Amino acid sequence: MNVSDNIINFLKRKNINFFTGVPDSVLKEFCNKLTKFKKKQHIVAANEGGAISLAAGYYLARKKLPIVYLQNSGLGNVINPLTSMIHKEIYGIPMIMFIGWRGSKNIKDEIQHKVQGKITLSQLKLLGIKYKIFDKRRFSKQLDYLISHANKNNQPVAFIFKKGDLDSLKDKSGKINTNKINRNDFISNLISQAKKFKIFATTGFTSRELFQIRKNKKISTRNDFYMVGGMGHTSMFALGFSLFSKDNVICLDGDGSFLMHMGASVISANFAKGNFKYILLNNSCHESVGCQPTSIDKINLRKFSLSIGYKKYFLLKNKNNTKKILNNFLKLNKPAFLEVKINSFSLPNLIRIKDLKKLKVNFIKSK
Ligand SMILES: Cc1ncc(C[n+]2csc(CCOP(=O)(O)OP(=O)(O)O)c2C)c(N)n1
Repeated sequence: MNVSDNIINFLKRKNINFFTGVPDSVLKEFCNKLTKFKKKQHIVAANEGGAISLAAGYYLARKKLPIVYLQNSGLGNVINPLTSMIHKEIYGIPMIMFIGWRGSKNIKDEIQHKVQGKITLSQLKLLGIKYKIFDKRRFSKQLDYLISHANKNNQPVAFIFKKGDLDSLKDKSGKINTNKINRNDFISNLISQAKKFKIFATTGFTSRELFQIRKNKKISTRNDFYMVGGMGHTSMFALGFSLFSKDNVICLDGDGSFLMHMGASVISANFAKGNFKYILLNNSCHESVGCQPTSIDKINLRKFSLSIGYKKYFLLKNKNNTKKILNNFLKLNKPAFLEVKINSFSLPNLIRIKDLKKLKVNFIKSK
């Protein structure tokens, strides 16, 4: 039995059996175990603040501790419900947060995790949240302490995990998506057909694949803006640029990112000019952190996109149509929405995107 199983079994024995959160690579194995749970026991939330609120509602109904899991980059999304609702000085609602600590000391990580990694523990202290840093040999004692502290004081507590603390799962989750289009094939087509477009690419593998494909083909990256962090904010970022630039703009988003701040799509469609195009790379999961399912399949994206102001919706699911559909989509002089049904397989050994300031300068300079 591995560490995640041991933790889950320990929690079960303590009568803790409701889980919600947004998946994270450090917690990948734990999150993937939860995807096998019944719908009422585990819900993948759209964003971390929503997970905190869902957990709070659960507590009111059941008076039992819920678990909320998140990457430390999601702390930004939880600060508001924590400080203005859950905090011991307001309602005082207990829960246990399992936090994946990207950018922790002495562990090599990507640049976007550096700042958040450095301030994570101080943020928790500032919020008055008691925490323990996971120790494999003592985890049951640590959890016992956290559980009793949360219950006794009616407040949230945190259990912090570093990279490598949980055994890493080689495979993804139970929900591998076998659509016929690979993201990297689509991106290759896109960059050859959209040479004059600025591309704002979302967090995770999408940015990294775009970057890698440009590098492999020896094509300049100056037309790309990689949203290495700020998950869920790609469409507003791209909108901000497109409104004040004459360039043609593509927002290249993922379904997890789209759902995280879905209101942003309403604003971007409402205010977009003809130079704004939105592409949703839809693999129905958070592939970059282990393929945990999203709820995207509940949305009729054709009706949704047209109702919020996109002038046309395109659907690409057969790779033989890529060129034709992309051509029709790109030549339209109006805001348009393209949904691409991709599978959940990405290029192996993706390179890390570095030198972000230099990339930004090149992006700004390029015309
Ligand atoms: C606020 C925040 N929460 C969680 C993460 C961890 N994270 C990075 S990529 C990713 C999945 C993104 O899913 P999607 O947009 O569908 O793209 P895919 O990974 O499927 O390509 C997650 C959850 C993050 N970077 N930021």
